[in-house]
Amino acid sequence: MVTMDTADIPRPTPQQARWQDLEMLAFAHFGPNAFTDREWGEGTEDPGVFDPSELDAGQWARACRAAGMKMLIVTAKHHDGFCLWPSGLTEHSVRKSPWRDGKGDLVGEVSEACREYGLDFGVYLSPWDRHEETYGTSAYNRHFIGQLEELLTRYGPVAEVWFDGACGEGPSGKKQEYDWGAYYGVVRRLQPDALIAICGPDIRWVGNESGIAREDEASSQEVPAGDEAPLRKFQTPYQDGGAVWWPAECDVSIRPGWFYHASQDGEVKDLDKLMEIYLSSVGRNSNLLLNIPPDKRGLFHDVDVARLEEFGREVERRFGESLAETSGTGGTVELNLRRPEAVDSVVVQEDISDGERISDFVVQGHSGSWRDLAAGKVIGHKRIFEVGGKELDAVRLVVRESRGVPRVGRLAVFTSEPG
Ligand code: FUL
Repeated sequence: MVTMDTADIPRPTPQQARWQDLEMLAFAHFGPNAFTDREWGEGTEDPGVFDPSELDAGQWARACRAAGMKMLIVTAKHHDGFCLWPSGLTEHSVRKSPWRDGKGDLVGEVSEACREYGLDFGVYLSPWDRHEETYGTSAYNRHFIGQLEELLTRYGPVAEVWFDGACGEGPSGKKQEYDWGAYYGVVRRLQPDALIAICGPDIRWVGNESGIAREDEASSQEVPAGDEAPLRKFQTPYQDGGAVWWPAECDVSIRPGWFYHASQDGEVKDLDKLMEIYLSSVGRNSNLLLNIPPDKRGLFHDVDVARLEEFGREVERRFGESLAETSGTGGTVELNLRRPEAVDSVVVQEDISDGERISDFVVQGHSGSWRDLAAGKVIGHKRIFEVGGKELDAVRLVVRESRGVPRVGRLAVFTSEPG
């Protein structure tokens, strides 16, 4: 049933649509915490502790590529306030560390490695700063904007700016009122193509740190209007209420912690867990942001590197090449296989340039007769349904409800069996 016209349904910006195509992104949490064995630094750490002996951002980028990641986001500054670039606005940075005799610029090295290995580059900048003395006053907003300006002008294109929501007390015991509108303005002015994530209008936090989206995780979201609305601080003025395009990102660490702890070398997520996460994030219309914490050498640990390679190979083996695929417009899109095949997964994608139109659907498989394989309310960029190796000679998507005419960009079937 087609229920309404599509003139006012939300649509992605070109930058958001491109981002959704990336699907898998990497996060690297690095800083003094890797050396002090902590998750949240106090802000009082001696910069002298930061001394990665073999730092090689190229090794990070290669491992990300092997896993099929398309972007790498580095924690330029975490809550401890320590800057991984030589900021002119604080002494608390790599400049005061023994690493590269205080002449290093880790953010610069990561951005260059990304360029070299064809990854997009992103920055995480924590508004919560437990070191900076101005924190808790309006001067801090100026300080933070200055830091943003440094990061957004020194390193070429920045694809994603990740604003963490954590807001605690600074050294004065005061909390900060963040001037989100001003922060967003700086990003838009200096990097108009960058997406502002989490505390931002372009990319939505999925709501947990386990890498798991809801089954029907829509990019099209209703946001409340007015100053009192709980989401107000995440909105730009042009998104003051109503339906907006706000796709979800699932952040999760490959280890229990966000930062490296030698004690967790035996707790790197195994391939089954990573595949479960992949299917519950990318397979549920969301992007996966997988954190790999560099160790004290400044390298991804060997176990993590091996796991990333395994993960990339498995995603490629299962989803690299479809048995058959089609696209189509209208209420039923059917895919005929030439002979019965053991189908493990069905992938469905909408052409999201025209918004999320499908709001109720069923996926059916044919083997003698049509049977339901899966059903749902949201497709969006991508849904992956595991159907357990059923012998099928046709698959179809039946749309039960949509806003306007459904546009199916891709209906594809996959097998894990060797061809
Ligand atoms: C949280 C932080 O408190 C964690 O340390 C980590 O950075 C995670 C991605 O976001 O809010």
